[in-house]
Amino acid sequence: MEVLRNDQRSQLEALYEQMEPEGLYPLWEKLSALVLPQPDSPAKVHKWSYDSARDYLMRAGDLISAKQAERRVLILENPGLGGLSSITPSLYAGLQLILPGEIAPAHRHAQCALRFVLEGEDAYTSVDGEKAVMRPFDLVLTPGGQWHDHGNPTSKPMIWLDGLDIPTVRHFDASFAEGYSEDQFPQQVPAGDSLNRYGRNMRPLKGHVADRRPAHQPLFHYPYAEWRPALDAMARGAEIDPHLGHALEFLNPVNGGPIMSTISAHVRLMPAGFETRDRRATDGTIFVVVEGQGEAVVEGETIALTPREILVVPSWKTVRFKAQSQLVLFGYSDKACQEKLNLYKEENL
Ligand code: GTQ
Repeated sequence: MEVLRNDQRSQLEALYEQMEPEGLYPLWEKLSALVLPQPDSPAKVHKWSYDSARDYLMRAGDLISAKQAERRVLILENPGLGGLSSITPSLYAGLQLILPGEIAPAHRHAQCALRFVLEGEDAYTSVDGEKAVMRPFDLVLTPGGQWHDHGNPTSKPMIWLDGLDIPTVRHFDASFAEGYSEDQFPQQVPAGDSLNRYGRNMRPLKGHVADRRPAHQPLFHYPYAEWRPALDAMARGAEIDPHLGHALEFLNPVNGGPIMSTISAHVRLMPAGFETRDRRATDGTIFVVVEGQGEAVVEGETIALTPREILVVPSWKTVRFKAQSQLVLFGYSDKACQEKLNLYKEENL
């Protein structure tokens, strides 16, 4: 807006005051703050220590059961997004604990969820009556609308990172949720059924369209035992990407697209001593350190990285990674959603 004359300013202020009670405001006072020349995220770069969060989560485990809580989760709230239960403006993250013998009861909701296992093995997530038996660093999905319960029949605690599109669904005012009549949705097929049928670059010759799983989303388990060797093989053979390291995206086998309608996920490997170049992208990303020691340098600020730590890098913040030892990262973001809306941009610097 151009500079105003003094008399103009006072008359305009009087006008604003009169129209405000009717919910009317002058765009010209706000235009530059509404239509930004580039992203200026209110979210902050932030890292959560696993050990500290784990201590609080275990203390919560002494005080409330998974059944009482429905989901016993500590929300990872971005310090720039106070009160919003969001890790970026569009995404949510939490750390969920299931103690031995517990069940987090069946429910379904419009929100899409992913789980990335951090501790424990052989607890399960059941999706529409099919169990995925979870092991460290497995990725498990519960796409929107599917009944899911979690259970831990083992003798050790199970902890994973939940990644959901809660703020996105809130933004669209499109949330639906309901509980199931029983704690567990009845088992329909043996554990691992979908992985066997869709997870090996194959699909049933007959019946994949009318499958019990939604035809557009048949696969919901991406085991560490499969993605980790794939990254290693890539690191042996492929030329390294200077901005990403060796990076593989998790795909929906039906269409080669992202894992869910609103959320994309990937893994990266950087060999010891490797340092990426600077890069920025509009998809604020939540990273989990899977393996190795390193550093993230975000807008000039250095952040040490060690296994199981969780780092959020908001939209359009310039980041590079340094691997002190071989560094493996998991990341998820709203890239899937932004691409549908033709908003996604990245820049290699
Ligand atoms: O496991 O279904 O962290 O519904 C937040 C909401 C986990 C879940 C969360 C949820 C869940």
